[in-house]
Amino acid sequence: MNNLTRRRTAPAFVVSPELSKTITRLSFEIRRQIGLLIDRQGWITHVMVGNHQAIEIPNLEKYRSGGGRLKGLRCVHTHLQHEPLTQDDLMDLALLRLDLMAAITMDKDGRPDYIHAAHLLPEGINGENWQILESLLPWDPDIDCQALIRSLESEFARKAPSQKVKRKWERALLVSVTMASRRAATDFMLELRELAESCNITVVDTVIQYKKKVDPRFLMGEGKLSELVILALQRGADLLIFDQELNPSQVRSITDLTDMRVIDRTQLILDIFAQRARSREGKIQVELAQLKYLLPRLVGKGTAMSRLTGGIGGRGPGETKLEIDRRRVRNRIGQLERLLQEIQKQRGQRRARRNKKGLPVVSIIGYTNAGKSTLLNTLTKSSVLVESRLFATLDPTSKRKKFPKDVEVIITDTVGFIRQLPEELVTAFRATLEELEDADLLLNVIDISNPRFADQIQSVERILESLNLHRIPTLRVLNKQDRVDPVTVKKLTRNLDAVAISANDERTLTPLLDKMELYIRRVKRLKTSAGPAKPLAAAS
Ligand SMILES: Nc1nc2c(ncn2[C@@H]2O[C@H](COP(=O)(O)OP(=O)(O)OP(=O)(O)O)[C@@H](O)[C@H]2O)c(=O)[nH]1
Ligand SMILES: [Mg+2]
Repeated sequence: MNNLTRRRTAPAFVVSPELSKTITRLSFEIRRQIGLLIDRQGWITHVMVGNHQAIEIPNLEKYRSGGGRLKGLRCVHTHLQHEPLTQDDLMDLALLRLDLMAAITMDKDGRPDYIHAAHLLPEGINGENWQILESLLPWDPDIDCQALIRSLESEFARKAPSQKVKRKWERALLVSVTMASRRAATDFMLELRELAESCNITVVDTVIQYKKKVDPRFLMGEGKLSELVILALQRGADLLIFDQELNPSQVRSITDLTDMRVIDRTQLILDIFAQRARSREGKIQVELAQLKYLLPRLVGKGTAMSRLTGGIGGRGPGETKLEIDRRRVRNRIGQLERLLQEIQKQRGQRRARRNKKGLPVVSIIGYTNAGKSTLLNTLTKSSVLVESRLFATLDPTSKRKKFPKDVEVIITDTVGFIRQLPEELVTAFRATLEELEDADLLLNVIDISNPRFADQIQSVERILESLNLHRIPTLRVLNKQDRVDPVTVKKLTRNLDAVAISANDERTLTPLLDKMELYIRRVKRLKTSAGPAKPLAAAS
């Protein structure tokens, strides 16, 4: 066997005639399949011995290819029966992104008779992602194997052209395996795309699979997963982002099978937060959330793990690399929790001072990207960061605003909400969110130009309830009315008992200001009268 690895196949051959003769003979004698992995120079890198009808290819992580590239290895193996390439062979071709997959069949005396080979296609033809070549004769292969691989490789590179344009952006395939309705699933996918783009990831394609029952191991069947890998290869992606939360063992199995980096929506959101955190408190909260997410996933040192912490999904606040040793992670979590407690104490003192001054507090809340910071800016003539991306704001900002007749309030802008806010984030940001308890009035900003606004209202209200904030009087503020036709705006205003505005246009704010003032006057009256403030009736 050792002798085999020292042999070289002329690069033009799939496998040299002598080699094919040797391995079929050996294979015939021991009644087991024998396989070779051959690199582009024609050197044998691996020799595998299988059983009667299958062969296992070893871990090829070392040979990982970049986005959109083939592995640089071809697999040649024997078939004892007289059958050409099997479905399993084609699946290995796809999952491992091999240069070529070939099976040598033999005659009744153990002499090679045909070589059956297939390669992947840069673009599917009639739904097939691979091409099976015509059978070759072992002693007279009429293809130039190296030239074929070279042209395939350049074809794959050509089909993924934007890779060069946005080199810094990672390229991802979005995947959802869902029991939701078509409409809901498409909406969720749109949001996942926005999240990915907010994280500077280029989305090359999206795949939704509707299933009645989700496979506990891979979420989907292995066949479907291999199709994903081919699609990723064709589009030059090396990252799979799942809309569903993946448990640690699912991440591991999918990573191992696809040889791609795999992350889920939670990790993506954590990553965005890590990129955006500016204040010391924000950074601590994000790191804490990330480490809590990471801890149960830190078992062994498999490939899934090293990928979990490399690049997207592994960004620490301020681009520091996340620590991946379990014991150190636990220590760090303890340390961060103590730091947060310290900060919270100071925060409590600040709140007490503010309460003493007795200024009413109006907090702007709402789904991410609804226009909360824009509203704060217009209301208080300030200039906090406004961006058309999800989670532009992480750190709360407070500004004072004077209404006519000397009514003064504090207005705060906070981190946006999102559907299925990851548990780790809610816990880590609890202190920031708890500050909302001090609010005398909540402005719930709703982007009515977003087709998903009804679901967003529901998500926000659910989160308010879980934070026990639903008792605070709330004004629904329908924002971006300039993007919606006036009749619809009017109808929504009535149905939702809301005020419509364009946060970026001061002239549209008058009805909102009037309502706010009304509330604030009531609060002031309550605050100045003796005894603790009674809750106001919630705005219905
Ligand atoms: N057309 C229109 N665009 C608006 C309006 N208000 C805000 N925007 C835009 O909506 C985008 C998001 O605004 P932000 O104020 O950053 O939203 P946010 O709610 O603070 O978002 P996060 O902090 O990311 O949760 C920006 O591109 C704004 O310019 C509006 O009334 N009309
Ligand atoms: Mg904001």
